[in-house]
Amino acid sequence: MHWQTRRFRIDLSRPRVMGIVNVTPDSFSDGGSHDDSRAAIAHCERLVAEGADMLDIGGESTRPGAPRVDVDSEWARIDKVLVAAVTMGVPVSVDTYKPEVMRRALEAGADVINDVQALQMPGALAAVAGSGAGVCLMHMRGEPASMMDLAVYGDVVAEVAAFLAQRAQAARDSGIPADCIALDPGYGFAKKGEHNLGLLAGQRHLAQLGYPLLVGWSRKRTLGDITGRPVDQRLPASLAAALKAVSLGANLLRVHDVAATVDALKVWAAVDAATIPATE
Ligand code: HH2
Repeated sequence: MHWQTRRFRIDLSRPRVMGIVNVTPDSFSDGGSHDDSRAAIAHCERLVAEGADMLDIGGESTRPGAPRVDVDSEWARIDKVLVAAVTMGVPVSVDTYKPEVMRRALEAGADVINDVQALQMPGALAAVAGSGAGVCLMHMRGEPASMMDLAVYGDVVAEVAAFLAQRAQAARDSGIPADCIALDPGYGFAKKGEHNLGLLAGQRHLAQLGYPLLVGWSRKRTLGDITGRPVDQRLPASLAAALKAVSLGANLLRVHDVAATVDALKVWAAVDAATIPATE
């Protein structure tokens, strides 16, 4: 399997790591750490040096209850960072749900649009169609401010799968090629702990939709609820969730801790490549 993006055809015969670059003052785990362009560019360089297969740059937090940011403010946060990141030799994704930000990002050379609203905003499909960009279509309900009120499901796996299949079809109908599309269950978005875990347990069903599966478990609240750890102590929990997700069909891991995730995947790959010793 592969994921076609603007400049790069990403080979998914092994799991890939997408390094998170939040250029925001308020992201849930790293808000304010790199909210000026220079610090964010240095962070991009560090993630690439640590082995990130791609970068995901975001200028608006989507944590539960996060305030909205207008187009110009969001663009002002990410503009210089994006322009620098596209020279670093890896595909660069921009995390936005706003068509105007998508348009500017594609003009500036973004390879992928990562949309937590799955291109549902009026004009979003048109902003991407014809660009050759990859898209990540994520499941959520409502908006970050209100999404937790909508965390009510009968069969969470079936409902998320139906939504993702419908959004993939809408993207294809608008002219986005099938091999440019990746899907994401949206762990933590309009979902309580039980939904996140049920969705992970049933994730194979999502992988069977036939598109690359991108997942984001890194440092998320459900991991804190299980372990009792605050957000800065969730690396072991994040790695466990990431590896479980890979074992259940995930192709790309969206993570804050690139070096640790790359190490974990190296061990995974080494065991995968090993042969079972013959017994006498
Ligand atoms: N999670 C977050 C943001 N964007 N995009 C995709 N495709 N999948 C995810 O799971 C996902 C995402 C939330 O994490 P983070 O960027 O660290 O926080 P914030 O939204 O507060 O900036």
